[in-house]
Amino acid sequence: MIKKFLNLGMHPIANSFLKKGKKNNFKNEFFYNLSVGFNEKNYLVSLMKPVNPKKQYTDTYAHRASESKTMRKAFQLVAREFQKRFKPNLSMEIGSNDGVFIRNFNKKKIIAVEPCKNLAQITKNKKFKTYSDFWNVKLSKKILKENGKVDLVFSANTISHIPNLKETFDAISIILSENGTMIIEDPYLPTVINSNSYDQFYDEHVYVFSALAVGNIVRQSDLRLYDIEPSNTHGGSMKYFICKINDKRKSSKRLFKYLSKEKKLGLNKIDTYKKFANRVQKSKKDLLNLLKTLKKRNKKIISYGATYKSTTVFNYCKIGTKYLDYVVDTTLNKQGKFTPGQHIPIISPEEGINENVDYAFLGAWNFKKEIIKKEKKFIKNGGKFITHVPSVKVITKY
Ligand code: DWN
Repeated sequence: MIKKFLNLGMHPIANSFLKKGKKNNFKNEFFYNLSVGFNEKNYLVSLMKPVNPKKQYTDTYAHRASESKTMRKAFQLVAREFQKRFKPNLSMEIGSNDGVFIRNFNKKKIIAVEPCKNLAQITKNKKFKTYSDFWNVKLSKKILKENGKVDLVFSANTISHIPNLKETFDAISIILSENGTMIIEDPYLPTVINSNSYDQFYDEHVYVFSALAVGNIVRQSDLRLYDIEPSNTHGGSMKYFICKINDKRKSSKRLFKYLSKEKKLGLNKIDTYKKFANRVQKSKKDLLNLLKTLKKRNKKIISYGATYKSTTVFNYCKIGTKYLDYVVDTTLNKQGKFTPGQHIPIISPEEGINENVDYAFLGAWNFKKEIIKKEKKFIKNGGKFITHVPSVKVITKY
């Protein structure tokens, strides 16, 4: 039984960056109700009604994981650590995006799975074995037949995007070697709750995982969660280490520590989520009040980072060009387009960051350090950043 605790209203597909002028594309935009619920049986937090993946993972998928130096470095370190620790004969990444993780492997020893054709083509062009399809039992059996069992499976910011978790992990069970390891990395639910980052909920994030929930889910596919490791990426994620249920590895003390912390946080109780929903409503009110005050003072405000997360903020708070002149983003295939739902123009930082800008909302707040380091001149000229996590404020200390 899934109990709804948060209704963020009607939202567009978070990556449907639009071109103006294309026939009625603004008018024909697809919207769905973004509501979030809690499953009292397996403790999963999920969207009440997931969107059809074929609407999301198209051949023009916008996100490029390599856009951020922070992510390139993070994936390089993780790739090196896993190869040293697990010494896999054959590895596989599910959701390889533009190859930011697999680029650190010997091409003969890694398989990429990426459903978005435009991204799969990037790794195919670099001669990586790439299966451009959605992860499921059928694809798992095909890869098994063509390559044999896999010792290491890695998947970052992908498994939490797949509605059918039972099939997802059944497919892992098929291809993972007897002593193999699967590591998934996704935004961590306690971080979302504690930092009020409700913008982690959007169409692609069908789930926001906790260790309690992951442990319950993988067990249904004869797999076992045996360790976890916190990660700073994307505003606070968690790595989950999973093996076959009969694997001799002991569950780590760290796992038991986090499971008890999650219970202390009340992640197994609906009341925790109802209190979170109240804080989300306050965050919306505070952000709108701040923007209205600054606009009354004729301040020029933009947003920094055309993130999927900020699609949620702008469409929940109804923040459009009445408040924000434009959004700056380094991703070439986002520039010249408009943000989903609120249709705010997106331009390059080179064009958009200048002395006329008074405030920049941190749409990419998860890269705050990297952005502040990059925008020293903007700050020196008196420019200020606004953030909404963990609470709405103008950042004054740099
Ligand atoms: O889970 C997901 C995460 C990993 O990536 C996907 N479902 C979709 C996507 O979500 P997002 O758009 O919220 O992710 P990011 O990585 O927070 O997006 C950062 C955006 O900011 C990119 O478009 C690049 C841009 N950026 C920039 O313009 N200047 C980023 C940095 C660091 C910068 O300096």
